[in-house]
Amino acid sequence: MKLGIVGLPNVGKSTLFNAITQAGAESANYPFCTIEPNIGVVAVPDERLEKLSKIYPSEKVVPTAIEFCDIAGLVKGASTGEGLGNKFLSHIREVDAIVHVVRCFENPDIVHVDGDIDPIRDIEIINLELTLSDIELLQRRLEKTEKAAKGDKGLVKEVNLIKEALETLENGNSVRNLELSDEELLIMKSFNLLSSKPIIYVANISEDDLVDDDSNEYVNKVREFASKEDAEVITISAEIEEEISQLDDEEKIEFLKDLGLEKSGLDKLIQASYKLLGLVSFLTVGPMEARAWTIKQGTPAPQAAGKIHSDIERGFIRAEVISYEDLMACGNMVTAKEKGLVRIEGKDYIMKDGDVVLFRFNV
Ligand SMILES: Nc1nc2c(ncn2[C@@H]2O[C@H](COP(=O)(O)OP(=O)(O)OP(=O)(O)O)[C@@H](O)[C@H]2O)c(=O)[nH]1
Ligand SMILES: [Mg+2]
Repeated sequence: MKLGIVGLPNVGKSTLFNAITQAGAESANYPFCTIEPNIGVVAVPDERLEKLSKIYPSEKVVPTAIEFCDIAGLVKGASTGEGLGNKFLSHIREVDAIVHVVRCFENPDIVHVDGDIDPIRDIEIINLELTLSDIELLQRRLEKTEKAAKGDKGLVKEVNLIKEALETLENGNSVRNLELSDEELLIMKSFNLLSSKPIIYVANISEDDLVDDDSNEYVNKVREFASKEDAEVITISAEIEEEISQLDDEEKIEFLKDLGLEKSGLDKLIQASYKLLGLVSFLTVGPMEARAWTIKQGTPAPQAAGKIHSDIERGFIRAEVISYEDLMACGNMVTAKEKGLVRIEGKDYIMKDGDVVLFRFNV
């Protein structure tokens, strides 16, 4: 599961990436500083783990992780080879979701490739390139599939879907909002369209606007734009986040308090990204560790157990499950069991976010 950081050149993508991953990727005040993508793995902050580790108690806490990829800046015409060209669009094709960084801070010293600050124009430039690249891909696919459909009537559905997607994109609309059957959704997924990937907008704002981001008119415009496609907007100051990321936990809390913030922008972003990918965490706790594990929403218990070890999946007998909230309300596992709140679940049980679970297995 990988998220791609996408946007115009010089808007703060690598600065944000470094803040999230501490990877020390190159960031500088000139366009196209990043050429090859930078990849980094990030722990997903989960405050439940700390509390869980206290009631057991466990020696340490192990969060789950997701991957971020910092991609080269795109410019107008990228789909036909402008700027760094279409090779970089292919890097976006490899990610599962897009974090679209939009510049919403004024600073005459930081070059903007289009001269002035205008987040909606910027968003539309990027979205248009993604769309044009998709149109080209679909046209090639249509030609191939139409030929193949002559001998294979099973492909007629696909041909029709390609046509519908092409028409939608050519009219300037998003394929994200098409109403599709489950079967069509699967076919659509196989096209791997850039413009259909789930998206979060990150408004990169100045430090002064952090506490009261509504006062930033650019942010309000981005929010209005994003609400039309039901996308989330997160405000951060990439520069400040990079400073925060250098601090230890206590200093971090102090620094955020001084700024008047509860949570760092990064924590918000990572959590929102995780949700965007349709991921949830189940939790395990023991004397060694309190740990979070990532699964896709809708995963049954044995496959979830397989995340821990393939033996547990293979020899799955049952899962003993309690929700994190119930466990916390009881204060400990013994009380929870006495109250009958620890459920026995079988192989058809669909795991939920925050399930604290013990798998029983036999191999
Ligand atoms: N004032 C201010 N400057 C920032 C902020 N974020 C990034 N910058 C500066 O903007 C410049 C570009 O930042 P990068 O992170 O390299 O931008 P990028 O989007 O990765 O750029 P490319 O790799 O060229 O596409 C650097 O000089 C950063 O220090 C911010 O929040 N505030
Ligand atoms: Mg960069």
